[in-house]
Amino acid sequence: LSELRLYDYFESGNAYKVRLLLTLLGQPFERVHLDILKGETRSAAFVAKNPNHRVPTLELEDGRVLAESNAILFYLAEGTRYLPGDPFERAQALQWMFFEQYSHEPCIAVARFWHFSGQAEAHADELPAKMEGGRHALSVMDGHLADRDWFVGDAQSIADIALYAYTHVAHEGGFDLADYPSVERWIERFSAQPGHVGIDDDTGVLVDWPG
Ligand SMILES: N[C@@H](CCC(=O)N[C@@H](CS)C(=O)NCC(=O)O)C(=O)O
Repeated sequence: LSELRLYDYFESGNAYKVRLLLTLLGQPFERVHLDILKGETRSAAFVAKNPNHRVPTLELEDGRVLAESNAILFYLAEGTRYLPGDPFERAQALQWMFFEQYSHEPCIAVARFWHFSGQAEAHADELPAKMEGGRHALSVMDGHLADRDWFVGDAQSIADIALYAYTHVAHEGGFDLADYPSVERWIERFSAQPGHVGIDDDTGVLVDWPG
């Protein structure tokens, strides 16, 4: 490849994390859009790249492939201002990224997905537990941000990017962010950063992919 290639899906917050960091870094990239609702992540050609058939998946210029949004953020942020240099702060960034994947995304992103894919009724029994888990995650974030601008240290990092992706669209999953004023202020601060792009903004160069 002549450039980094991101296998992407517009509505995916996990994929948006990577689009956003690449854009903040000014790193050119190709974007292959796979429609997960049409099963395009399950094609043989894509499964050969990522057997876990998920976006985001990043393909490097030399053909190596990296999956898992937060691992991709960590890789791309190495040596940049988005990954703290201090060992304890690096570990704190990982702490918040694991929190995002275990306590936040499985509730907030899943509730949102059920709504926009028309599955909320089919999952009516499971939705209350997702809402409770999501509200707990938001309250943990709100407490942490009460006297801080950013999740780690005093600058925006990949921990903020990982958490921003699904938090700023949590209302699409039925969450009311007005209950979390420090989170709301952090969202405003985050989106006001120079070079910021939104989840719907077209970034990278869209390419056709025969797979
Ligand atoms: N833990 C993964 C989750 C990725 C994920 O769940 N991707 C979804 C979209 S948000 C997907 O590609 N689904 C398509 C499929 O399961 O075939 C990450 O952080 O990257």
